[in-house]
Amino acid sequence: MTETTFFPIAELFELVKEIFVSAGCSDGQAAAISRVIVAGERDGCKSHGIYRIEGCLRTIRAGKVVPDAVPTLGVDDSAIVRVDAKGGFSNAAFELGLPALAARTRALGLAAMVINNCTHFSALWPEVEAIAEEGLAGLAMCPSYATVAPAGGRTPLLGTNPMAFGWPRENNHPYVFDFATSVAARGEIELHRRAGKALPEGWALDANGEPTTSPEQALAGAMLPFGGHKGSAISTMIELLAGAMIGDAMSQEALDVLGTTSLAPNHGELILAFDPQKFSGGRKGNPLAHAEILFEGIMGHGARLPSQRRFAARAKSIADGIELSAAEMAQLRELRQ
Ligand code: NDP
Ligand code: PYC
Repeated sequence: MTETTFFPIAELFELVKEIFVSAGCSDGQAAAISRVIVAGERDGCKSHGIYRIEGCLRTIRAGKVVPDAVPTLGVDDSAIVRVDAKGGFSNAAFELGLPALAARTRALGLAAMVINNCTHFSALWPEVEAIAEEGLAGLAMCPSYATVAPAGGRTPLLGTNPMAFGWPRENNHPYVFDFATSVAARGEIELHRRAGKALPEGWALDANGEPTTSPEQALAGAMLPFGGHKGSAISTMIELLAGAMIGDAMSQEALDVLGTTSLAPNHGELILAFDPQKFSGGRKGNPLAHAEILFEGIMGHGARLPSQRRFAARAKSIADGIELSAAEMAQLRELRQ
């Protein structure tokens, strides 16, 4: 039987933060990064949990991120809240912009946060969940670096381009989904490689453009978009809205600047927020109560809601601590040195 450790959430946060501060991050950058990494580990989202620490540290050492960046906020009376991450990680930038995004959304019914010039490695669900906690619906998206072939192509051009949506629910966890527009996140391919496991068919092509189930060949070749031409078009939309439209890098450009897929890329992010109460205009009563009909319907059909597994994992981590394998504990000890 493999030995596991149950790590209290607050202690894991302090440990991860200490690792980032030792690597040269400011307190603010380190705290914001650690919050999302520990939240990922707490919620059983391994592809963006503690495994990401190594890549972030490599990016810091390579001088491809400003570890003590102080993001700046630009707010006027328009619907667009701008945050310049100043070359730091996206997480502190998002935290800075959130209160202004929520305020502009309440004032106008909808608003957007544009984050520019950020290094991005993280999952997006913590962001739409934070928006939902404000009683608002949120949609977040960003490009990445070119690792995904457009449908019909055989070499990378698009990023794994995640998109996340959150809807607030009264007296319940929000409805949240968050996924890559590739069949799976690149982090999943890396975790398969580390575990010596073959990929399911249909995830990737090798460097010759032929289907492969080898994680190594997939990492050297191209990942595939989910849903064929449909995922490819959604991924393209993300390149346009959260790349070209916000005056920031699209995935091929981000890769060209970075020159490698082993570091975290620099690009932008777009976050949209909506006030359901303002949109409904009082028609059909409270829109949040109205929405519950759909959630009950989905569950009534025997399906589960996205994030249901994640919230269950969170409840277990809160009760027992975060379960880490012996290998993960060893990795943390090594990173702390
Ligand atoms: P998955 O394919 O695992 O899909 C995740 C989403 O689908 C979750 O909301 C999950 O909920 C939900 N889900 C999974 N199975 C079911 C089911 N049977 N019924 C209902 N809902 C289900 O995720 P990906 O591998 O595509 O992405 C993982 C993460 O990678 C994301 O958080 C994403 O933000 C991140 N990412 C970040 C990138 C970046 O550039 N920063 C790039 C690409 C990805 P649950 O969690 O409860 O299982
Ligand atoms: O898992 O695809 C991914 C990813 C890319 C950048 C951050 N995460």
